[in-house]
Amino acid sequence: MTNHAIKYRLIKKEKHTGARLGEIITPHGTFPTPMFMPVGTQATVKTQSPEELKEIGSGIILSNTYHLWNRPGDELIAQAGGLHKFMNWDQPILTDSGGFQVYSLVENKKNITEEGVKFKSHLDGRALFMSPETSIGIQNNLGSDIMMSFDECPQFYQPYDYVKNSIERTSRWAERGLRAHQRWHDQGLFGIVQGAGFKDLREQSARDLTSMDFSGYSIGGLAVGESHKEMNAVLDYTTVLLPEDKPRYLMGVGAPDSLIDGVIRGVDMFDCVLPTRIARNGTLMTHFGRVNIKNAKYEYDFTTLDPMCDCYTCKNYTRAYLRHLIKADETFGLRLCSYHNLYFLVHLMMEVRQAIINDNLLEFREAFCERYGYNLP
Ligand code: PRF
Ligand code: ZN
Repeated sequence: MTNHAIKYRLIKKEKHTGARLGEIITPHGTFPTPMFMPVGTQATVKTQSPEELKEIGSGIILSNTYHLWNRPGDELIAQAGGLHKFMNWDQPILTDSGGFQVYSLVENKKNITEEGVKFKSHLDGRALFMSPETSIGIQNNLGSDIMMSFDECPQFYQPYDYVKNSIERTSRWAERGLRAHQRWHDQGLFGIVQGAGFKDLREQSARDLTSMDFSGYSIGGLAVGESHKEMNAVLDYTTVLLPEDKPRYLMGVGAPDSLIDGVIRGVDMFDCVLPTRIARNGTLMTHFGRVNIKNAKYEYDFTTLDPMCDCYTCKNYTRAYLRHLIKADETFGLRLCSYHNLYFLVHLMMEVRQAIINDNLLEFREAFCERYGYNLP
């Protein structure tokens, strides 16, 4: 058994669902779970300073192996003293492996081989190659607290045989990654369960990966075009196969109802570009549903954005002012909107943790979704 740098402590299970209250202990501190992680692809969460991120309170952020490898380069970041020092962030960092990013850059499936993936840089089109060993080597150079295995994320509606071959290769890649990892003393490594919407393949993938000693387990291949119901179904039969004493991370999911439904099925961690991406075009999540702040009806609206939110943006600025800034393409507007959306999801998880303590998560879900305007169930 490996002595993992990352530890999960289960504090309490909710009475009526699979939800877990816990904490994850890393070399850069401890954060509570369930948690939503802001995405900082380019070694920055777009428009937010580390001080603002600390105020928001996620306690962990995510960054991307592929982007940092491509620019400015992992060697440069290693020379800077690692990613934490480079970006002045002293709390936990999780890095995605590049698996997901490089597939969007692969021109032909033939370029995915047993050895790794051949693809073209999104910056200048130059030919690149990434393998499990390359991905782990880069993540070792970055020095993130939690690293991801190099995986293939097939689209949801691929033929059964394609997905079966793919998960079997992903398991072999996971094993190669485990062997390549050089920093077990201060970096954890998660395996990623794949298998699209095929129950037996999800089970096979979960069995393969849990037979290897990872620090935690991710669920990949979701939020890639399937319905909310299909995602819930996959989670129902996947999370029950994962060990109780390790964290579970649902990759790339950030819609409020999906977060709550993931927690109900035993997921501990989430990330998504959604809050920051939509904020930059003026779409804001509030307790009463989505608001497109550019809408004419907010021109003279001098009320607060979300009366149930106590973030810096909501405490100090009106809808009319936010609308003006976004319409005028002012940087400060991007900052205020990004801050609110991140705060909204991080605080939603805080409310969810309280509901786990109170054993009333299903009632919380119903009240939240009704206000937000989601159609139940
Ligand atoms: N694999 C990896 N990163 C990811 C995903 C995946 O399947 C997803 C799927 N939504 C998001 N990010 N490595
Ligand atoms: Zn707010």
